[in-house]
Amino acid sequence: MQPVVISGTGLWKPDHIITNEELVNSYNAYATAFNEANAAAISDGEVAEKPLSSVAFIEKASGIKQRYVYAKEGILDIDRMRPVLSQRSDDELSHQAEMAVHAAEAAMAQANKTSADIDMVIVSCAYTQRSYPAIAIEVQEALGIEGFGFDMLVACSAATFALHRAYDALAAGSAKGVLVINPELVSPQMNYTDRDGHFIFGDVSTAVIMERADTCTAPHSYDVLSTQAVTSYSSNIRSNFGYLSFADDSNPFADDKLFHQNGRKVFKEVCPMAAEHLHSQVEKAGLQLADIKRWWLHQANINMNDLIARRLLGRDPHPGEAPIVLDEFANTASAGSIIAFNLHQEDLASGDCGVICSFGAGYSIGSVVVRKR
Ligand code: CO8
Repeated sequence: MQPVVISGTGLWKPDHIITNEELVNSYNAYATAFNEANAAAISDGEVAEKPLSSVAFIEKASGIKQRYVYAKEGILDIDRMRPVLSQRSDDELSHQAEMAVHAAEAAMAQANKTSADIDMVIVSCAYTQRSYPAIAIEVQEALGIEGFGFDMLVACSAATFALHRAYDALAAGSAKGVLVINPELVSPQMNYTDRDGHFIFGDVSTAVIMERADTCTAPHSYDVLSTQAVTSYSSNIRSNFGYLSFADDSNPFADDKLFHQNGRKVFKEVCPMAAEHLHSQVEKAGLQLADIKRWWLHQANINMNDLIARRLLGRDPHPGEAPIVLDEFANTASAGSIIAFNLHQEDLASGDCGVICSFGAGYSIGSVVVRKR
């Protein structure tokens, strides 16, 4: 088995920000207009009244203060409540490939790599904007990479599951340099008319370069000590969006086709699963929990991360030990733990160990244990 390293990461943020205040003002204006328009049906019990949202609730329940969005136009318009995106021709770079290329270029620069050093491209995220050709192959073409690419969909665990695949290919010798990209364009799948979920997600793109240790020339790199992926079926986080709507005559834009969840249940069920997974994963890597200097956890909810960290450590995490990026980015599906890794690792010393871990829809949990070289 070849020793494998992470030699670079890239982070691309869209230009547009939506603050909690802006989002709540828009949702509350929408809900008030809806309730006024449906006053008679609401008083007859035929239509449910739309409850109002609050900035204080969002910050306390999630830790989110703002989110980046790929396109802001339309989201806050109470007559639209979804982004406005241009439809690009088949000859133009697609929206998601464009996001992917930005993060990929940053990761390649950090890893000291050119296109000639990469032979496998994985685009892995919660949604791809089309079924085929794969976004990864479009990115491969845009970057001039020879080899092969494919897309993977594993919701919030898409990044760690792709790193798991990359590790296996490199360790087995079937790839020499792997580019894993997570262009999370999730705002078009949000139900901005749903008070319980309208604040959760933001758009972003992240990328990671994994390669064999003997080709690495990056100033900051990490030995990959172990990777692990686990799934357990649950419908508590779900989107029924898909191509069958054309044939089963269901409304492709109905509420059940957008992101929806039973957030309380997810919280209760996933926290113990994630803590148990992390514990066993660290031991499998031949380490003790106390050896882990940094936990780059999935970013869905600050209370969730604090609970998992407390379960693992038996105490509150020290500042910076389990970095939180939710306040700036919100939940960015699979990109969250990679953003945390990208922004919070340069201070680590050689020999320091850390864990990248995701958890979410599926349910799915993925982790990568690393040691700074
Ligand atoms: N404003 C004011 N009040 C609110 C709001 C709001 N916006 N939302 C809910 N409330 C109310 C509720 O109605 C409830 O009222 P009552 O007590 O009267 O019934 C009260 O506040 C408390 O509500 P909750 O119990 O739901 O509040 P929680 O403390 O549980 O917080 C959270 C809600 C933040 C959703 C929390 O449960 C949570 O984060 N859970 C974990 C969720 C999670 O990790 N999900 C993973 C999703 S990500 C993923 O897997 C990727 C999917 C693919 C990407 C999709 C992109 C579109």
